[in-house]
Amino acid sequence: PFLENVIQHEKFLSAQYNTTFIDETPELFVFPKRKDRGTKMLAYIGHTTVNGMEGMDKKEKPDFSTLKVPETDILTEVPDGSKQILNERGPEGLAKWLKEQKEVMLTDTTFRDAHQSLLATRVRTKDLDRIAEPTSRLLPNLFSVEMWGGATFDVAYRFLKEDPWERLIKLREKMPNVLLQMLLRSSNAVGYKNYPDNLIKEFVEKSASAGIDVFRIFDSLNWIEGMKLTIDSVRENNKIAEASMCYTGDILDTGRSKYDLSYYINMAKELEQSGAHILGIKDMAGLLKPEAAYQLISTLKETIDLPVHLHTHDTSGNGIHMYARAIDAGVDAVDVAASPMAGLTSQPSAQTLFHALEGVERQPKINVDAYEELSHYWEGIRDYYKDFESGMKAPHTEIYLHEMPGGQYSNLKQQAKAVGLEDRWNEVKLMFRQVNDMFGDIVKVTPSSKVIGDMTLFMVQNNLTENDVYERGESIDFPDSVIEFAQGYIGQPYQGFPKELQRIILKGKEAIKVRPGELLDPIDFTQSKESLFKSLDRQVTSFDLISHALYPKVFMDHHRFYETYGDMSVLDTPTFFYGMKLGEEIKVEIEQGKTLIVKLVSISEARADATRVVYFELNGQAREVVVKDMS
Ligand code: 3PY
Ligand code: ZN
Repeated sequence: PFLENVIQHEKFLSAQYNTTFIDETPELFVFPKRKDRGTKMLAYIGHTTVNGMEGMDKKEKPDFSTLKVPETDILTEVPDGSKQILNERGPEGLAKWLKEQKEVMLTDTTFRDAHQSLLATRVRTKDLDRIAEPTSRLLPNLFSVEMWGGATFDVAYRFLKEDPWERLIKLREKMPNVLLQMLLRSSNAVGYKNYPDNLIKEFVEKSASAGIDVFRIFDSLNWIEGMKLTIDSVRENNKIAEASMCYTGDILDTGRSKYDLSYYINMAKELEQSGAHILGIKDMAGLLKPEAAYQLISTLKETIDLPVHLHTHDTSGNGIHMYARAIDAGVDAVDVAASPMAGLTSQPSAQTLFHALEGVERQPKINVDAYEELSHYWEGIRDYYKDFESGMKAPHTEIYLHEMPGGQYSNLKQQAKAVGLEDRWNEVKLMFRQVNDMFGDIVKVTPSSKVIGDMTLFMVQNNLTENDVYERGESIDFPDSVIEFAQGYIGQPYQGFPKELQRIILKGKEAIKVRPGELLDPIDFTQSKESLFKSLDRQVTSFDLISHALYPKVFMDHHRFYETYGDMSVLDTPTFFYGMKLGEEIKVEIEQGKTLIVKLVSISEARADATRVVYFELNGQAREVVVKDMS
């Protein structure tokens, strides 16, 4: 192992070593521990079978039908697509190519926003990985596949016990022909607060090198100052900067003039000047109405030179009608999802849009039958994750009132339930809008939407009215996120903070006017590499360094899970969530060509110390693990 460590070391590989290399490189002496992957895996399965998955109600593993993966001829070459255009022509050339397309182009969001918005972001890499290659072979005409970023990054570590970077690297390998796209919360990266500038730059560089081509960048308050550094970083890496404006309010509502047509047109011009290759319109709550889309897109096409890429959520049920009008007005690309993962808080369905545009010149150039085949797979996948459904069953037009982003609705509902407000959900929705108005009518998207959500729950829980806040605010301790927002730590809202409310919330604390990133100390990556090396007791990658800097606790918790149970991303999803049934036998491929056969034989009664013995067969050999029964 020593020699293996030496020849794999980055200094050795880049020939930056001299006679002190061995003395100064302690990690060369860290050898992999003898892995007993089988035992660790049985411990996880035993624990999950007895106690259920953390954060989920324990229940018997349901029966699921077999997943249908479309058959493709893997011996033929993958057809070329948009990725090859980027490789040949660069980001500017790619943007020009996009603008020249007669047909509207599609971004498939099934791998990211669709499950973020329908299934609490829970779809695992294993389930994405299996359909990645068929997708790239069957849908080579997509503009891009959105498969990373947003909430998928922290949810991967927190709940799925997997490494988001591995997801990116695996999917890149399986999809060599279409552009891979991510959602980047600009100075909040893939987190919920502003990070130091050098961390943002490092994040962009490493995401680009691991496979991201298109960065959809937004600021949660539409504050362009908060986007420039990110746009520049993407450009420096020769990738596509899709700088986006978040759509809020309603340009058709003449009684609400803060976010009118000219607001968006001015913002688009500024983004163009800031170096965007593509203009994104991020309609995160699905508020853009069909006629508004027509007016907005037509005016944009007259005013700016950039191609325009439109994103929406179909919460109201108006998504397809809205897209059809946007397409008439000349939008260059729109976001859709495979049918079983579309609609409601997710994106409109790809197939529905295709059929809606029958006979229309700009109908997308996709193989709709292939989409149907892929959809059989997604139907099965959606079933795997049924415990994470939000419960929304029908079009929800109340969205135009409360304006909650697609990804937040189910989340806030869960949070409300957790603090005992389940029966007061209607009140919560109304309060959400009221808080928005109190805060001066702000853009609501992660993380600004979380601030509104926190304040909303706080007010409903404490039975506070708007008047109470103004009259008794001096004696009220507001949630931390609300104080940080009022201090300017997630940026500056358009037309500023309402002064009186800001004063009440801050109680003498200072507010800042500059970019928070300017004030934050840069991350010392050299120092953190050393300390992380000590605590992980293994080689530290640049990906680890970034994840640790973004989420220190989440990252270390994940590491501890890994130490205890090993890599559980290899398990099939039903076993990962529910464990095993008595008598059941599963096969687990723990690495290529190495498969373990696991059978659950029996489970003992709980003993006096509340433990149970779980009896397995592992490759035919009797094995047992002791599990604490937490019930
Ligand atoms: C995210 O930031 O995760 C979003 O999807 C916002 O719409
Ligand atoms: Zn979205």
